[in-house]
Amino acid sequence: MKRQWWHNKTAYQIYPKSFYDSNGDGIGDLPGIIEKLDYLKYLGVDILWLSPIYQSPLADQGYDISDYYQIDPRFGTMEDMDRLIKEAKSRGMYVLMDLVVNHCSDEHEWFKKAMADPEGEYGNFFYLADQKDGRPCNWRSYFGGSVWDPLPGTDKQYLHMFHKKQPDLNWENPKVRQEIYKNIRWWLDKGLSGFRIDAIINIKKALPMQDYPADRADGLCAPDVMLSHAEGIGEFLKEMRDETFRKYDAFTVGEVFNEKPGELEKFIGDDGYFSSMFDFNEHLIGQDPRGSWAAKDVTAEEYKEACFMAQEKVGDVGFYSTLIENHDEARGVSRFLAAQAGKCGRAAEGQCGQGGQDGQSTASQDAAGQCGQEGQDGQGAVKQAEAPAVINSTAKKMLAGLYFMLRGLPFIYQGQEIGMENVHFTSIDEVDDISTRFEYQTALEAGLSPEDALAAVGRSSRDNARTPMQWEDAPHAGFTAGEPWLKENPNYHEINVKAQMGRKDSVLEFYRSLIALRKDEQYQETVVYGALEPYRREQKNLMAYFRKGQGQTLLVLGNFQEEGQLVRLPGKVKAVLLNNLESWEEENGSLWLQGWQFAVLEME
Ligand code: TEU
Ligand code: CA
Repeated sequence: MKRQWWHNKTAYQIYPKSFYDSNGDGIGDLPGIIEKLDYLKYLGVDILWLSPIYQSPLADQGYDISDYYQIDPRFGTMEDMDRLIKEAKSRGMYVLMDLVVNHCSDEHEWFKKAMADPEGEYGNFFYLADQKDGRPCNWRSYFGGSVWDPLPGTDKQYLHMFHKKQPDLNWENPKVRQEIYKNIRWWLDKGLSGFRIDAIINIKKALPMQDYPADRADGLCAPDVMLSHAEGIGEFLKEMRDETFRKYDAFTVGEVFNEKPGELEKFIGDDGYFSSMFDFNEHLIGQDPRGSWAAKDVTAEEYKEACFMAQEKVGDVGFYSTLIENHDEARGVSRFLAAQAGKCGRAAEGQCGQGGQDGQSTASQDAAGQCGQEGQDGQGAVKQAEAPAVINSTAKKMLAGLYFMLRGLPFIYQGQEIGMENVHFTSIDEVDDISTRFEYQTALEAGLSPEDALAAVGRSSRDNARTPMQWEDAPHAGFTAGEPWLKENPNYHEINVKAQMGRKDSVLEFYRSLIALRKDEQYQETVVYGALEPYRREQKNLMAYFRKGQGQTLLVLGNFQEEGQLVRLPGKVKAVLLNNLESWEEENGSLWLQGWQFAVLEME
């Protein structure tokens, strides 16, 4: 694998709408991000990915772009954007934008022109068909219903893989592709360092379009079925790379869920379409064809196996981008730790977890008075306890360390670094996200009661990650001086940046030490490039692995349960580089790990 400038970096995802509001209108903005750059520098991150800030009706929070050359006024101005790039650069940081080019907004001028004249040039920018012939295929859109909707004011219909306000661009049309490349170069010329590439697998449809077997009562089939039949995406991706990114040595990370077996090298090998792609393998655990409302809890063993299998798959072919959460997913700590935290059976007494290490987690446990998950219901879905499980900070640090020390480029999603958790929705009206609203309907149609449906979608809702960033114990978590566009998580009194900064045992400071270790000259080579080898893989609820560099071996250990357990050491410990607890119980070549204990050791 060729070495690249970005390999030893740490990346951070900003969801601008919820990051920091500088002018009190309740919506986070670019000047707000600039104000917080020193905080991000303090944390130690290098690459900043901004979710979309282009002009947009925000039907899907900016993933529906109506002008690729403008900043939405709610987020700021082009001058603000230029200033952000400059200010980031002066701090040694790199800015990535979100490249959303599978679809645009139905308010984009291309789509308006297509509506005005479907037979004209812009009709061919989209997938159109005559209404009189019925739907060309039975594909279901990701956000519910058929991918086909009438093209207003015409006798045509158009295709949208996502929401009906997100018409798919016709990549088969070379003019569309050239328009997209022109825009990418325009941004790179501004000094952008690259892009996160949205939903990119969808640009290639299986043509000619046809029906696939229906998988739900609606008679439609999941979009991934169609994708598995689509051939030839590589030609588009290679062309895009050569006409844009490659000329600038730009960094790109693809949002790729469904590459085909054996395709990893084509995507992220030395001559790949992208620099990197996200390792979503952990996020695919427990999925259910009936919908995300029915997804199962993730166990420690499943999490560990998904990580190891992904690492084996990628090997030295390329560099995954690793994550535990993003703006489309539940909070990682709630998702990956809840099942383990709840399985003690003491959840009802509110004593789940270790807690003791840090006043904060104990306080919030007492405040919520409960934690853990309930059992399966008749439908096979796991019901949520009244409120989401409260996770203690020792466990949060363990999860942080376990994914951070994998081989790859770690991404932190805003708020993850302070251990932000899922929110508790008491009514579907509190949910803004279009995808969650569809899942809620699907759950009701599957026969769940409104309460169960709310609890089920609450566990996976994208809004869990979209609540305002928790800066301090001040009104609205210090996010805005006005009314936030989405309600903040009430746990901001305990979980916030200000309370954790400089406090030795905080989740925030633990993330800082993980980042610092990645930058430490003495260990960087091994942390970044060292081969990964699982250790005692069969030992239950222990996730352990070596990172082996030249003449240096690190051992990463995480006790993925609240009970303690003994682990046999493979040799003599030279140094303890990280430990999320004060305790250290080593005896006769074995180590007693407390519940949720995590450590990075240098071995002799
Ligand atoms: O996500 C693509 C995608 O596959 C997700 O929509 C996923 O299926 C869904 O979030 C599960 O709930 C990207 C963006 O990250 C997402 O925010 C956008 O809504 C979507 O594309 C459309 O642009
Ligand atoms: Ca604002």
